[in-house]
Amino acid sequence: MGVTEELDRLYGEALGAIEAAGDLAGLDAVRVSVLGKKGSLTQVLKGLGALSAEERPIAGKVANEVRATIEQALESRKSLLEQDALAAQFTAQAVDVTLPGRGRPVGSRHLISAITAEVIEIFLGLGYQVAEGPQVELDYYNFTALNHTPQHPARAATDTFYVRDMTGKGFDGSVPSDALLRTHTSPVQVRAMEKQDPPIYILAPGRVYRRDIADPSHLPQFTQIEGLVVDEGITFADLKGTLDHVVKAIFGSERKTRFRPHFFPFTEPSAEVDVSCGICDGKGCRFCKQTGWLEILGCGMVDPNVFGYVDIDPERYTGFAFGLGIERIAALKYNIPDLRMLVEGDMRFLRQF
Ligand code: 2NL
Repeated sequence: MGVTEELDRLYGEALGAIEAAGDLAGLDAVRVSVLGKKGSLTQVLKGLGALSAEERPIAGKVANEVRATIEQALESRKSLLEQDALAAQFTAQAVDVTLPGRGRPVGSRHLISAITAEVIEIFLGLGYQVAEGPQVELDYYNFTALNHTPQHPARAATDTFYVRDMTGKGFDGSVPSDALLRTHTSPVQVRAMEKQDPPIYILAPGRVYRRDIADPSHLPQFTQIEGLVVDEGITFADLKGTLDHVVKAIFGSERKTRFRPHFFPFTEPSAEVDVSCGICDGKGCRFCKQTGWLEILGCGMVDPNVFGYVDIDPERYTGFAFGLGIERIAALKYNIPDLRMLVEGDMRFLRQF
């Protein structure tokens, strides 16, 4: 077979192989087998040198044309296969926009946060400001400045969580440290009175800690809201009017309040406040232990000794204060039988609110 026939055969074979290549890898294999170092066309080109001077230019011209055409065929097949590959990739990666979305359960505010916010809202409406302070407190702000005697039982290490020695004298457990987890939010208000002159109308919400064993009516950590008013001419009537309004705002305007004498170290006189039972409307039932009343908060007129610690003149100013436990309010409002349910995190329970 002459060189020209050989080129002709090779040309036909190459074009057929290019057309037959189904993907880019296959096409490249064809390119290598024809145009590569040991490719069929390369072999023929190498053989051209052995031809006679008359044959060589003719065969050379044909060979160049064959190579150019094959290269062109490779190129156009390549761009076609590239388009196919891209199209296949797009199809494979396509997002089905008609698929329904994955469910994302929406969270909600915890009941304790919701009631805290609700109570804050009521007091903002009365012109109070919210104050906050540290949960790790000094004995001075938690007890001393609140008129607790050195021997007061709440100071016992069995009732209060002491944190670590801050006396610099070393802490071997024999002497209580003066750092503790606050047992009420009153220290926030002591700090406010230290910093700010009356008139003072503040609300102190936050976490408090007491060494109680958790049971249906106790938690070792709970949420308290305290309030404090210090101004000229503040009387027990202001205290009663304010708290009656707040209790009705929380529980409903049909409810009644009752103030019973009580004792707190930091107020004098002091009282506990009951709300009429919402189950029996005050007639007496199991929920209110036949009394018709449910205890909801403690309050009183700020003891002049407390004013002494924060350098407020008790001859010029009087004030009232109160404290309530949010978990207890939640339990009474929603008939929750056990405070522990509020902190166990069972969604079947929490979702209801
Ligand atoms: C309760 C009773 C109460 C106060 C808190 C208070 C704060 C200052 C001065 C005087 Cl700075 N009093 N707070 C007063 C009476 C009662 O809480 O049963 N809490 C759960």
